[in-house]
Amino acid sequence: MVKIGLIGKTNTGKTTFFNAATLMNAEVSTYPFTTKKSNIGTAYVQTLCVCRELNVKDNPRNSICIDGWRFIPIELIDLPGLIKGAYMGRGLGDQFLNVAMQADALLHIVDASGSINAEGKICEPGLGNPIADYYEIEYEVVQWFKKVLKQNRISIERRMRGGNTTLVDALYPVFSGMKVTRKMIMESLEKTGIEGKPIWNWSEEDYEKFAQELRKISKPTLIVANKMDLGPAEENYEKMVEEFGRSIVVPCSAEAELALRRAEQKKLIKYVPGMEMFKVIDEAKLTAKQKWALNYVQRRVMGRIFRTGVQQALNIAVFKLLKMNVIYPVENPRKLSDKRGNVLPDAFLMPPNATILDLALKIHTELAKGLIYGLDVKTGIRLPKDYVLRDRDVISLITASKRK
Ligand SMILES: Nc1nc2c(ncn2[C@@H]2O[C@H](COP(=O)(O)OP(=O)(O)O)[C@@H](O)[C@H]2O)c(=O)[nH]1
Ligand SMILES: [Mg+2]
Repeated sequence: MVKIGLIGKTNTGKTTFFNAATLMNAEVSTYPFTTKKSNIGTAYVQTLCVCRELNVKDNPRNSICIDGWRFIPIELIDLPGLIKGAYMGRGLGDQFLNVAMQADALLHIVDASGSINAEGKICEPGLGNPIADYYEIEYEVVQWFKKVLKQNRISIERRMRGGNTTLVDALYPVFSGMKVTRKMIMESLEKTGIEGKPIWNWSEEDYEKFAQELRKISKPTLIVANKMDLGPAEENYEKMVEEFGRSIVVPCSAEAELALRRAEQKKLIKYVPGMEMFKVIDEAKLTAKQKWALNYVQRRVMGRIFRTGVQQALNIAVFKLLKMNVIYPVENPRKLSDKRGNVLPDAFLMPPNATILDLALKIHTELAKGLIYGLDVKTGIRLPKDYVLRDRDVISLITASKRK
């Protein structure tokens, strides 16, 4: 499953984001929420389902379809706040960073309202400095990469001195547990211009540059400008956009999303996560406090940034940063169903360049063994095993046993 990690300073809203994102339909998460350890839960990314295009009523099994939107599960990891010196183990920081490294992409949650101070304590909105907060945490993450590299220097050197091992192959085992591929290492070496340099000749600057590049390439990261509902947030958000670029900063109010999902669960409102509106079902059933809260969300969030940003951030991380495609495998191409007749039962997130064979492997190794070709259900065209899957493909895998 695709894994997304939440990093950021204490009190920026990571756990609120996590709680909102993992709260969907009846599936209330039962993980203990403590600040001392990381929480892992199921969140969803949202994409336009192919059910409308194909004009069928679907019965999703691995995912959920609401109003023509397909919600596909991913794993979300909530990490306790990182503090200065985290990479050296301060505040259990090294353990948390270790967990963060299991993620395919990261969401860096920042308090855009500036209501936490340099120590991560709640303060009057506007006094904090979200950009400085961002750089502080970024520094810890990069230093973590550097530390891992340095700690393994001797073994890297040994592998290289052996003779036939390239720098990439010598480095690979060090990072393989951190979802780092050979290609990522190669790219980082090339970008920094140290691809031909044996590790024993690396300068301090080489270590730093390589750590920075590998961090960037291996953990694509979106910046979530949280607490946009509070006063000074808008100004800070513009500053963040100027500093980091509009495409990687997502305005957000995690608290608003949590309020909306809770209200939806209590059937007080109709709300599909990610949408730009919600509808009160029966005004008379709302308490004064609920009325006030929904009003606040409408005014300070939907009216300003159009949506709460929680669903948006997850979608951008998975579809834009990781460039995942959504593939719908079906057993029966005519009925678009599995064996039991469930229509469009599964929606899989597949990485770019994944092929028909990769899809078969994801379902079952036996299926991959007997695979002959894939059928593009929308067009009826036969696709070879090495066909590169595209977003929204509906595929029926044709195997030796099935053809008999
Ligand atoms: N106004 C506002 N407060 C928020 C938002 N998100 C989180 N908070 C508050 O910020 C504080 C810290 O949130 P929490 O999720 O525990 O932060 P964490 O330490 O990063 O996990 C809590 O009081 C939250 O209610 C938001 O979008 N808007
Ligand atoms: Mg927390």
